Amino acid sequence: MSDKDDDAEGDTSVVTKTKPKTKRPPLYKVMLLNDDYTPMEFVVLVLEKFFGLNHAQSVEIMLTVHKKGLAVVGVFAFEIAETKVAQVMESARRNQHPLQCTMEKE
Ligand code: TYC
Repeated sequence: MSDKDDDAEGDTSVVTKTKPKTKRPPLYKVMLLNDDYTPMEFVVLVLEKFFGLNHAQSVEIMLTVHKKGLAVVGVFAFEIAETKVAQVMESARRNQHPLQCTMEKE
């Protein structure tokens, strides 16, 4: 019998798999918080204006926040989420409403 590698005797092999590295960017939930003072109509307008929701969707989310204390308005990449939060907070500040909007990694 030959000592060449034409059979499996004593052979070892290492199989390495390289993961295709197509990492998706992390997503962030943008949430609206309830308070006792911000008018419901203002919250609905904010949802329509900055999140592109229709009137019915906006009323539904506003009522969820009103009843449960908070709701996720949408899920976005970091910079988009940051911009939405800043737009809501600036609009609330300009109109002197205590409305709070935050983001959190999903
Ligand atoms: N709770 C407010 C009210 O009764 C309405 C409201 C809803 C405020 C959603 C903030 O994110 C909010 N006028």
